[in-house]
Amino acid sequence: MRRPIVFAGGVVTILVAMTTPQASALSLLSQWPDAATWEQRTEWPVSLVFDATLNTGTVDSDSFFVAPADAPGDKVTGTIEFDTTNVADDTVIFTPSERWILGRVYEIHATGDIEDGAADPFDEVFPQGGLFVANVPMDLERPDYNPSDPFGLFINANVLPGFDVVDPESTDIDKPWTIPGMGATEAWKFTTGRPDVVIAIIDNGLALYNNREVADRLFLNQGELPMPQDGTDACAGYDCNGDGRFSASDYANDPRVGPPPASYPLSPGELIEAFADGVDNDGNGYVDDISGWDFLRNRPEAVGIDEWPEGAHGDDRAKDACAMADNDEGDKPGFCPDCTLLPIRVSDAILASHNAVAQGVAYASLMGARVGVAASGSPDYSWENEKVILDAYENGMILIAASGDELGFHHSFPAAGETVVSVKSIFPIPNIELLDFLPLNIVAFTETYCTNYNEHVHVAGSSGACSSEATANVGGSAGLIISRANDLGVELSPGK
Ligand SMILES: [Ca+2]
Ligand SMILES: [Ca+2]
Ligand SMILES: [Ca+2]
Ligand SMILES: [Ca+2]
Repeated sequence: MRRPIVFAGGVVTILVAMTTPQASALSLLSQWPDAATWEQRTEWPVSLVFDATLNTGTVDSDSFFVAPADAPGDKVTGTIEFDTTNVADDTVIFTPSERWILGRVYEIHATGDIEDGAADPFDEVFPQGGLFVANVPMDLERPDYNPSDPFGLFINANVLPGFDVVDPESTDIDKPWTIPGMGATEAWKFTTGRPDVVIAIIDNGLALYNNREVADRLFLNQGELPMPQDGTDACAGYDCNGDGRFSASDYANDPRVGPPPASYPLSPGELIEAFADGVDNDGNGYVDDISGWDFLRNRPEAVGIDEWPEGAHGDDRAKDACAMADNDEGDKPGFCPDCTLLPIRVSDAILASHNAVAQGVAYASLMGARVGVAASGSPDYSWENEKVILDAYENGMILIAASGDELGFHHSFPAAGETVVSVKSIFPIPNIELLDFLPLNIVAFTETYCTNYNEHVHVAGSSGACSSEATANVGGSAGLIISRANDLGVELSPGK
Protein backbone atom coordinates (compact mmCIF):
# COMPACT_ATOMS: atom_id res chain seq x y z
CA MET A 1 0.00 0.00 0.00
CA ARG A 2 1.40 3.38 -0.95
CA ARG A 3 1.53 6.37 1.29
CA PRO A 4 -0.43 9.44 0.23
CA ILE A 5 1.66 11.39 -2.22
CA VAL A 6 1.71 15.14 -1.83
CA PHE A 7 3.31 17.15 -4.58
CA ALA A 8 5.42 20.18 -3.78
CA GLY A 9 3.37 23.11 -2.62
CA GLY A 10 0.44 20.86 -1.78
CA VAL A 11 -0.99 21.44 -5.23
CA VAL A 12 -2.23 17.97 -5.81
CA THR A 13 -3.02 15.49 -3.11
CA ILE A 14 -3.68 11.92 -4.04
CA LEU A 15 -5.34 9.92 -1.33
CA VAL A 16 -5.16 6.31 -2.15
CA ALA A 17 -7.19 3.42 -0.88
CA MET A 18 -9.92 5.78 0.21
CA THR A 19 -12.74 3.69 -1.15
CA THR A 20 -14.07 0.87 0.88
CA PRO A 21 -13.07 -2.35 -0.82
CA GLN A 22 -16.01 -3.97 -2.51
CA ALA A 23 -16.77 -7.60 -2.36
CA SER A 24 -14.68 -8.75 -5.24
CA ALA A 25 -12.24 -11.47 -5.82
CA LEU A 26 -10.35 -9.23 -8.18
CA SER A 27 -8.20 -6.28 -7.36
CA LEU A 28 -5.39 -4.32 -8.91
CA LEU A 29 -1.97 -5.49 -7.89
CA SER A 30 -0.10 -2.68 -9.57
CA GLN A 31 -0.33 -0.01 -12.21
CA TRP A 32 2.49 1.30 -14.36
CA PRO A 33 3.05 4.12 -14.62
CA ASP A 34 1.53 5.58 -11.49
CA ALA A 35 2.00 8.87 -9.70
CA ALA A 36 5.28 7.69 -8.22
CA THR A 37 6.80 6.76 -11.54
CA TRP A 38 9.49 9.33 -12.09
CA GLU A 39 9.76 8.90 -15.82
CA GLN A 40 7.02 8.26 -18.36
CA ARG A 41 7.75 8.79 -22.01
CA THR A 42 4.97 10.23 -24.07
CA GLU A 43 4.80 7.17 -26.31
CA TRP A 44 4.81 4.46 -23.67
CA PRO A 45 1.69 2.39 -22.88
CA VAL A 46 0.17 1.89 -19.46
CA SER A 47 -0.32 -1.47 -17.86
CA LEU A 48 -2.60 -2.75 -15.13
CA VAL A 49 -1.72 -5.91 -13.27
CA PHE A 50 -4.54 -7.75 -11.53
CA ASP A 51 -4.05 -10.13 -8.68
CA ALA A 52 -6.14 -12.87 -10.21
CA THR A 53 -7.21 -14.39 -13.45
CA LEU A 54 -9.47 -12.20 -15.57
CA ASN A 55 -12.48 -13.40 -17.50
CA THR A 56 -11.17 -12.48 -20.93
CA GLY A 57 -14.66 -12.25 -22.38
CA THR A 58 -15.45 -9.31 -20.07
CA VAL A 59 -12.46 -7.14 -21.07
CA ASP A 60 -12.79 -5.07 -24.22
CA SER A 61 -11.86 -1.64 -25.50
CA ASP A 62 -14.64 -0.08 -23.40
CA SER A 63 -13.38 -1.56 -20.16
CA PHE A 64 -10.86 1.21 -19.52
CA PHE A 65 -10.23 4.71 -20.70
CA VAL A 66 -7.54 7.27 -20.02
CA ALA A 67 -8.15 11.02 -19.93
CA PRO A 68 -6.48 14.19 -18.65
CA ALA A 69 -7.34 14.61 -14.97
CA ASP A 70 -8.66 18.13 -15.59
CA ALA A 71 -10.67 17.15 -18.68
CA PRO A 72 -12.21 13.68 -18.26
CA GLY A 73 -14.22 14.25 -21.42
CA ASP A 74 -11.08 14.32 -23.55
CA LYS A 75 -10.74 10.57 -23.64
CA VAL A 76 -7.62 9.18 -25.23
CA THR A 77 -8.40 6.33 -27.55
CA GLY A 78 -6.17 3.33 -27.77
CA THR A 79 -6.01 -0.39 -27.92
CA ILE A 80 -6.40 -2.86 -25.08
CA GLU A 81 -4.09 -5.77 -25.17
CA PHE A 82 -5.11 -8.57 -22.89
CA ASP A 83 -2.08 -10.45 -21.70
CA THR A 84 -3.75 -13.76 -21.01
CA THR A 85 -1.62 -15.56 -18.56
CA ASN A 86 -4.39 -17.41 -16.78
CA VAL A 87 -2.33 -17.19 -13.64
CA ALA A 88 -2.59 -14.86 -10.69
CA ASP A 89 -1.17 -11.76 -12.37
CA ASP A 90 -3.22 -11.10 -15.47
CA THR A 91 -2.18 -7.89 -17.18
CA VAL A 92 -4.08 -5.43 -19.33
CA ILE A 93 -2.02 -3.09 -21.49
CA PHE A 94 -3.52 0.12 -22.85
CA THR A 95 -1.61 1.59 -25.79
CA PRO A 96 -2.70 5.10 -26.82
CA SER A 97 -3.32 5.67 -30.49
CA GLU A 98 -1.51 9.00 -30.20
CA ARG A 99 1.25 10.06 -27.87
CA TRP A 100 0.40 11.34 -24.42
CA ILE A 101 0.68 15.10 -24.35
CA LEU A 102 3.87 16.19 -22.60
CA GLY A 103 3.29 17.40 -19.07
CA ARG A 104 -0.40 16.49 -18.90
CA VAL A 105 -1.72 14.68 -15.84
CA TYR A 106 -3.64 11.61 -16.94
CA GLU A 107 -6.10 9.49 -15.06
CA ILE A 108 -7.05 5.87 -15.71
CA HIS A 109 -10.69 4.92 -15.39
CA ALA A 110 -12.31 1.50 -15.30
CA THR A 111 -15.75 1.53 -16.88
CA GLY A 112 -16.95 -1.97 -17.64
CA ASP A 113 -18.14 -4.91 -15.70
CA ILE A 114 -14.90 -6.76 -15.67
CA GLU A 115 -15.01 -10.14 -14.06
CA ASP A 116 -12.49 -12.47 -12.65
CA GLY A 117 -12.18 -16.07 -13.72
CA ALA A 118 -14.96 -17.04 -11.31
CA ALA A 119 -17.30 -14.42 -12.86
CA ASP A 120 -17.11 -12.08 -9.83
CA PRO A 121 -17.19 -8.41 -10.97
CA PHE A 122 -14.35 -6.00 -10.50
CA ASP A 123 -15.96 -2.82 -9.35
CA GLU A 124 -13.29 -0.97 -7.43
CA VAL A 125 -11.70 2.33 -8.24
CA PHE A 126 -8.03 1.82 -8.83
CA PRO A 127 -6.61 1.34 -5.35
CA GLN A 128 -3.12 2.50 -6.38
CA GLY A 129 -4.23 5.93 -7.55
CA GLY A 130 -4.78 6.40 -11.24
CA LEU A 131 -2.65 9.45 -11.98
CA PHE A 132 0.46 9.61 -14.06
CA VAL A 133 2.21 12.37 -15.97
CA ALA A 134 3.75 12.00 -19.40
CA ASN A 135 6.91 13.95 -18.63
CA VAL A 136 9.56 12.75 -21.10
CA PRO A 137 9.02 13.76 -24.75
CA MET A 138 9.79 11.34 -27.51
CA ASP A 139 12.36 13.68 -29.06
CA LEU A 140 14.65 13.43 -26.06
CA GLU A 141 17.29 11.03 -27.34
CA ARG A 142 18.37 8.51 -24.75
CA PRO A 143 19.47 4.90 -24.90
CA ASP A 144 17.16 2.26 -23.51
CA TYR A 145 17.51 1.36 -19.89
CA ASN A 146 15.74 -0.69 -17.30
CA PRO A 147 13.48 1.57 -15.19
CA SER A 148 13.70 -0.76 -12.20
CA ASP A 149 17.49 -0.47 -12.12
CA PRO A 150 18.56 2.95 -10.83
CA PHE A 151 22.09 2.34 -12.08
CA GLY A 152 20.88 1.40 -15.52
CA LEU A 153 20.20 5.02 -16.28
CA PHE A 154 22.54 6.88 -18.56
CA ILE A 155 22.12 10.56 -19.14
CA ASN A 156 23.17 11.91 -22.49
CA ALA A 157 21.20 15.13 -22.48
CA ASN A 158 21.16 18.02 -20.08
CA VAL A 159 17.49 17.73 -19.35
CA LEU A 160 17.44 15.00 -16.77
CA PRO A 161 20.52 15.25 -14.55
CA GLY A 162 20.20 16.19 -10.95
CA PHE A 163 17.67 13.73 -9.72
CA ASP A 164 18.20 11.94 -6.46
CA VAL A 165 18.98 8.31 -7.24
CA VAL A 166 17.95 7.26 -3.74
CA ASP A 167 14.53 8.89 -3.88
CA PRO A 168 14.06 10.31 -7.37
CA GLU A 169 10.41 11.12 -6.81
CA SER A 170 10.83 13.04 -3.58
CA THR A 171 8.86 16.25 -3.39
CA ASP A 172 9.10 16.65 0.36
CA ILE A 173 9.55 20.39 0.80
CA ASP A 174 10.67 19.84 4.39
CA LYS A 175 13.68 17.97 3.04
CA PRO A 176 14.90 20.13 0.20
CA TRP A 177 18.10 18.11 -0.12
CA THR A 178 16.02 15.16 -1.31
CA ILE A 179 14.33 17.14 -4.07
CA PRO A 180 15.86 16.47 -7.46
CA GLY A 181 18.06 19.20 -8.86
CA MET A 182 17.95 20.58 -12.36
CA GLY A 183 15.74 17.90 -13.82
CA ALA A 184 13.27 19.44 -16.22
CA THR A 185 11.26 16.23 -16.29
CA GLU A 186 10.27 16.86 -12.68
CA ALA A 187 9.08 20.38 -13.51
CA TRP A 188 7.19 19.14 -16.57
CA LYS A 189 4.88 17.25 -14.24
CA PHE A 190 3.47 20.67 -13.40
CA THR A 191 3.97 22.76 -16.53
CA THR A 192 5.74 22.80 -19.88
CA GLY A 193 5.42 26.56 -20.13
CA ARG A 194 2.82 29.04 -21.34
CA PRO A 195 2.54 31.09 -24.53
CA ASP A 196 2.19 34.29 -22.47
CA VAL A 197 5.60 33.80 -20.86
CA VAL A 198 8.04 35.39 -23.28
CA ILE A 199 11.75 34.58 -23.13
CA ALA A 200 13.93 37.04 -25.04
CA ILE A 201 17.08 35.59 -26.58
CA ILE A 202 19.47 38.54 -26.67
CA ASP A 203 22.29 37.16 -28.79
CA ASN A 204 23.70 37.08 -32.33
CA GLY A 205 20.46 35.99 -33.99
CA LEU A 206 18.60 32.95 -35.16
CA ALA A 207 20.01 30.82 -37.98
CA LEU A 208 16.68 30.94 -39.78
CA TYR A 209 13.11 31.70 -38.84
CA ASN A 210 11.84 28.50 -40.43
CA ASN A 211 13.57 26.11 -38.03
CA ARG A 212 10.98 23.50 -37.11
CA GLU A 213 12.02 23.62 -33.44
CA VAL A 214 11.30 27.32 -32.96
CA ALA A 215 9.24 28.66 -35.91
CA ASP A 216 5.91 28.34 -34.13
CA ARG A 217 7.29 29.46 -30.76
CA LEU A 218 8.51 32.83 -32.02
CA PHE A 219 6.85 35.94 -30.68
CA LEU A 220 4.56 37.92 -32.98
CA ASN A 221 3.84 41.59 -32.43
CA GLN A 222 0.08 41.89 -32.90
CA GLY A 223 0.42 45.66 -33.27
CA GLU A 224 2.35 45.26 -36.54
CA LEU A 225 0.17 42.52 -38.02
CA PRO A 226 -3.33 42.35 -39.53
CA MET A 227 -5.92 39.86 -38.32
CA PRO A 228 -5.14 36.44 -39.87
CA GLN A 229 -7.44 35.24 -42.62
CA ASP A 230 -8.84 31.79 -43.27
CA GLY A 231 -9.10 32.01 -47.04
CA THR A 232 -10.78 35.32 -47.74
CA ASP A 233 -12.54 35.46 -44.37
CA ALA A 234 -10.99 37.25 -41.44
CA CYS A 235 -10.48 34.92 -38.46
CA ALA A 236 -12.46 35.55 -35.28
CA GLY A 237 -9.25 36.37 -33.41
CA TYR A 238 -5.48 36.41 -33.80
CA ASP A 239 -5.32 32.81 -32.56
CA CYS A 240 -6.95 31.64 -35.79
CA ASN A 241 -6.27 27.93 -35.31
CA GLY A 242 -7.42 28.01 -31.68
CA ASP A 243 -4.36 26.37 -30.14
CA GLY A 244 -4.10 28.97 -27.41
CA ARG A 245 -1.13 30.74 -28.97
CA PHE A 246 -0.72 33.57 -31.50
CA SER A 247 2.05 32.37 -33.79
CA ALA A 248 3.02 31.98 -37.43
CA SER A 249 0.79 28.92 -37.96
CA ASP A 250 -2.26 31.14 -37.46
CA TYR A 251 -1.55 32.50 -40.96
CA ALA A 252 -1.36 29.02 -42.54
CA ASN A 253 -4.51 29.58 -44.64
CA ASP A 254 -3.96 33.27 -45.27
CA PRO A 255 -3.72 33.94 -49.04
CA ARG A 256 -1.69 37.13 -48.44
CA VAL A 257 1.20 35.10 -46.99
CA GLY A 258 3.62 33.33 -49.29
CA PRO A 259 4.62 29.73 -48.69
CA PRO A 260 7.68 28.83 -46.59
CA PRO A 261 10.66 27.14 -48.27
CA ALA A 262 9.91 23.55 -49.24
CA SER A 263 9.64 21.17 -46.26
CA TYR A 264 9.86 24.01 -43.73
CA PRO A 265 7.07 25.31 -41.50
CA LEU A 266 5.60 28.78 -41.85
CA SER A 267 7.54 31.31 -39.77
CA PRO A 268 7.68 35.02 -38.95
CA GLY A 269 10.01 35.35 -41.97
CA GLU A 270 7.06 34.92 -44.35
CA LEU A 271 4.98 37.34 -42.26
CA ILE A 272 7.70 40.02 -42.46
CA GLU A 273 7.80 39.45 -46.21
CA ALA A 274 4.03 39.82 -46.50
CA PHE A 275 3.22 42.52 -43.97
CA ALA A 276 6.24 44.82 -43.48
CA ASP A 277 4.85 48.13 -44.75
CA GLY A 278 7.50 50.63 -43.65
CA VAL A 279 5.16 51.97 -40.96
CA ASP A 280 5.61 51.71 -37.19
CA ASN A 281 2.01 50.59 -36.78
CA ASP A 282 2.12 50.15 -33.01
CA GLY A 283 4.15 53.32 -32.48
CA ASN A 284 6.78 51.63 -30.30
CA GLY A 285 9.65 53.28 -32.18
CA TYR A 286 10.54 50.21 -34.27
CA VAL A 287 9.29 50.01 -37.85
CA ASP A 288 7.87 46.60 -38.75
CA ASP A 289 9.14 44.80 -35.65
CA ILE A 290 6.93 41.81 -36.40
CA SER A 291 9.11 39.28 -34.55
CA GLY A 292 12.02 40.81 -32.71
CA TRP A 293 14.72 43.25 -33.78
CA ASP A 294 18.32 43.34 -34.98
CA PHE A 295 20.15 46.11 -33.06
CA LEU A 296 23.39 45.43 -34.89
CA ARG A 297 21.96 46.32 -38.30
CA ASN A 298 18.96 48.24 -36.98
CA ARG A 299 16.37 46.28 -38.90
CA PRO A 300 13.50 43.96 -38.11
CA GLU A 301 15.06 40.59 -38.98
CA ALA A 302 16.80 39.05 -35.98
CA VAL A 303 18.62 36.50 -38.11
CA GLY A 304 22.38 35.98 -37.92
CA ILE A 305 24.92 34.51 -40.28
CA ASP A 306 24.98 30.79 -39.78
CA GLU A 307 28.02 30.22 -41.98
CA TRP A 308 30.35 32.29 -39.83
CA PRO A 309 32.76 30.37 -37.59
CA GLU A 310 30.78 31.09 -34.46
CA GLY A 311 27.57 30.25 -36.28
CA ALA A 312 24.22 31.48 -35.12
CA HIS A 313 24.99 31.18 -31.42
CA GLY A 314 21.56 32.66 -30.66
CA ASP A 315 19.84 29.85 -32.53
CA ASP A 316 21.20 27.25 -30.13
CA ARG A 317 20.22 29.39 -27.14
CA ALA A 318 16.67 29.68 -28.48
CA LYS A 319 16.51 25.89 -28.75
CA ASP A 320 18.05 25.31 -25.31
CA ALA A 321 15.34 27.48 -23.79
CA CYS A 322 12.28 26.66 -25.89
CA ALA A 323 12.76 24.00 -28.59
CA MET A 324 9.43 22.30 -29.16
CA ALA A 325 8.86 18.96 -27.49
CA ASP A 326 7.32 15.86 -29.03
CA ASN A 327 7.52 17.18 -32.60
CA ASP A 328 9.72 14.47 -34.13
CA GLU A 329 12.56 16.97 -34.44
CA GLY A 330 15.80 17.53 -32.56
CA ASP A 331 17.54 15.47 -29.91
CA LYS A 332 16.37 17.36 -26.88
CA PRO A 333 13.50 19.70 -26.13
CA GLY A 334 14.05 23.12 -24.60
CA PHE A 335 13.57 23.53 -20.87
CA CYS A 336 10.37 25.51 -21.50
CA PRO A 337 9.02 23.96 -24.69
CA ASP A 338 5.71 25.83 -24.56
CA CYS A 339 7.00 29.30 -23.71
CA THR A 340 7.39 31.99 -26.39
CA LEU A 341 10.70 33.19 -27.86
CA LEU A 342 11.51 36.79 -28.69
CA PRO A 343 14.62 36.90 -30.91
CA ILE A 344 16.83 39.96 -30.45
CA ARG A 345 20.14 40.36 -32.26
CA VAL A 346 22.80 42.50 -30.58
CA SER A 347 26.06 41.19 -32.05
CA ASP A 348 27.60 39.01 -34.71
CA ALA A 349 29.59 36.93 -32.22
CA ILE A 350 29.58 35.89 -28.57
CA LEU A 351 31.12 39.20 -27.55
CA ALA A 352 28.64 42.05 -27.66
CA SER A 353 28.91 45.70 -26.74
CA HIS A 354 27.24 46.66 -23.49
CA ASN A 355 25.35 49.37 -25.42
CA ALA A 356 23.77 46.89 -27.81
CA VAL A 357 22.93 44.44 -25.02
CA ALA A 358 21.25 47.24 -23.07
CA GLN A 359 19.24 48.22 -26.16
CA GLY A 360 18.16 44.60 -26.52
CA VAL A 361 17.20 44.38 -22.86
CA ALA A 362 15.16 47.59 -23.10
CA TYR A 363 13.35 46.28 -26.17
CA ALA A 364 12.66 42.89 -24.55
CA SER A 365 11.16 44.62 -21.54
CA LEU A 366 9.12 46.94 -23.78
CA MET A 367 7.61 43.92 -25.55
CA GLY A 368 6.65 42.25 -22.28
CA ALA A 369 9.36 39.60 -21.96
CA ARG A 370 9.55 38.10 -18.46
CA VAL A 371 12.97 36.51 -19.00
CA GLY A 372 16.00 37.74 -20.93
CA VAL A 373 18.78 35.34 -21.88
CA ALA A 374 22.09 37.04 -22.63
CA ALA A 375 24.64 34.29 -23.21
CA SER A 376 27.12 36.78 -24.59
CA GLY A 377 29.69 38.83 -22.73
CA SER A 378 30.65 42.49 -22.91
CA PRO A 379 34.17 43.61 -22.06
CA ASP A 380 32.93 47.19 -21.75
CA TYR A 381 30.54 48.76 -19.27
CA SER A 382 28.63 51.94 -18.64
CA TRP A 383 26.40 53.03 -15.83
CA GLU A 384 23.80 54.29 -18.32
CA ASN A 385 23.50 50.79 -19.74
CA GLU A 386 23.36 49.32 -16.26
CA LYS A 387 20.45 51.66 -15.48
CA VAL A 388 18.57 50.35 -18.53
CA ILE A 389 19.00 46.80 -17.23
CA LEU A 390 17.87 47.90 -13.79
CA ASP A 391 14.73 49.48 -15.33
CA ALA A 392 13.89 46.20 -17.06
CA TYR A 393 14.30 44.40 -13.74
CA GLU A 394 11.94 46.82 -12.04
CA ASN A 395 9.54 46.41 -14.96
CA GLY A 396 9.30 42.66 -14.26
CA MET A 397 11.96 41.07 -16.46
CA ILE A 398 14.72 38.90 -15.05
CA LEU A 399 17.95 38.94 -17.05
CA ILE A 400 19.92 35.69 -17.02
CA ALA A 401 23.46 36.06 -18.34
CA ALA A 402 26.58 34.00 -18.88
CA SER A 403 29.50 34.39 -16.49
CA GLY A 404 31.84 33.76 -19.43
CA ASP A 405 34.02 30.93 -20.63
CA GLU A 406 37.61 31.96 -19.96
CA LEU A 407 38.22 29.85 -16.85
CA GLY A 408 39.00 33.12 -15.15
CA PHE A 409 37.95 35.40 -12.32
CA HIS A 410 37.30 38.59 -14.28
CA HIS A 411 33.90 40.24 -14.50
CA SER A 412 31.92 39.93 -17.67
CA PHE A 413 28.91 42.15 -18.34
CA PRO A 414 25.94 42.06 -18.33
CA ALA A 415 26.32 39.03 -16.00
CA ALA A 416 28.23 41.01 -13.37
CA GLY A 417 25.45 43.61 -13.18
CA GLU A 418 23.72 44.14 -9.87
CA THR A 419 20.30 42.75 -10.81
CA VAL A 420 21.43 40.07 -13.26
CA VAL A 421 21.45 36.33 -12.58
CA SER A 422 24.94 35.21 -13.49
CA VAL A 423 25.27 31.60 -14.62
CA LYS A 424 28.26 29.32 -14.71
CA SER A 425 28.25 25.84 -16.20
CA ILE A 426 28.59 22.44 -14.64
CA PHE A 427 28.10 19.09 -16.25
CA PRO A 428 27.71 15.48 -15.16
CA ILE A 429 31.00 13.80 -14.28
CA PRO A 430 32.06 11.70 -17.23
CA ASN A 431 32.53 8.05 -16.45
CA ILE A 432 36.13 7.02 -15.86
CA GLU A 433 37.37 4.05 -17.80
CA LEU A 434 39.01 2.22 -14.89
CA LEU A 435 35.92 2.83 -12.76
CA ASP A 436 33.36 2.16 -15.45
CA PHE A 437 31.24 0.12 -13.06
CA LEU A 438 30.53 3.38 -11.20
CA PRO A 439 27.79 5.48 -12.86
CA LEU A 440 29.49 8.76 -11.99
CA ASN A 441 27.52 10.65 -14.61
CA ILE A 442 24.28 10.24 -12.71
CA VAL A 443 25.46 11.01 -9.21
CA ALA A 444 27.55 14.14 -9.42
CA PHE A 445 28.46 17.23 -11.39
CA THR A 446 31.84 18.66 -12.07
CA GLU A 447 33.40 21.90 -13.17
CA THR A 448 33.64 22.39 -16.88
CA TYR A 449 36.82 23.24 -18.73
CA CYS A 450 35.62 26.73 -19.61
CA THR A 451 33.26 28.78 -17.39
CA ASN A 452 34.27 31.68 -15.13
CA TYR A 453 34.28 32.16 -11.37
CA ASN A 454 33.68 35.84 -10.87
CA GLU A 455 32.35 36.95 -7.53
CA HIS A 456 28.81 37.31 -8.76
CA VAL A 457 27.83 33.80 -9.89
CA HIS A 458 24.33 32.93 -8.71
CA VAL A 459 23.50 29.71 -10.47
CA ALA A 460 25.50 26.68 -11.53
CA GLY A 461 23.46 25.50 -14.49
CA SER A 462 23.78 22.08 -16.02
CA SER A 463 24.89 21.94 -19.61
CA GLY A 464 26.79 19.86 -22.11
CA ALA A 465 29.54 22.43 -22.36
CA CYS A 466 30.14 26.05 -21.39
CA SER A 467 28.18 28.85 -19.79
CA SER A 468 26.14 29.79 -22.90
CA GLU A 469 24.13 26.59 -22.88
CA ALA A 470 23.85 26.65 -19.09
CA THR A 471 22.53 30.23 -19.28
CA ALA A 472 19.82 29.39 -21.81
CA ASN A 473 18.88 26.28 -19.82
CA VAL A 474 18.50 28.43 -16.69
CA GLY A 475 16.48 30.93 -18.78
CA GLY A 476 14.12 28.15 -19.84
CA SER A 477 13.88 27.00 -16.22
CA ALA A 478 12.95 30.54 -15.19
CA GLY A 479 10.23 30.40 -17.88
CA LEU A 480 8.86 27.24 -16.27
CA ILE A 481 8.82 28.81 -12.81
CA ILE A 482 7.03 31.93 -14.07
CA SER A 483 4.57 29.78 -16.06
CA ARG A 484 3.71 27.76 -12.98
CA ALA A 485 3.31 30.93 -10.92
CA ASN A 486 0.95 32.32 -13.56
CA ASP A 487 -1.05 29.06 -13.44
CA LEU A 488 -1.42 29.51 -9.69
CA GLY A 489 -2.18 33.24 -9.89
CA VAL A 490 1.03 34.09 -8.03
CA GLU A 491 2.70 37.39 -8.87
CA LEU A 492 6.42 36.74 -9.30
CA SER A 493 8.78 39.69 -9.42
CA PRO A 494 12.35 39.21 -10.67
CA GLY A 495 13.56 39.61 -7.08
CA LYS A 496 11.36 36.75 -5.92
CA1 LIG B 1 -2.68 29.75 -32.79
CA1 LIG C 1 6.63 48.88 -34.20
CA1 LIG D 1 4.48 48.04 -39.99
CA1 LIG E 1 11.86 18.95 -30.60
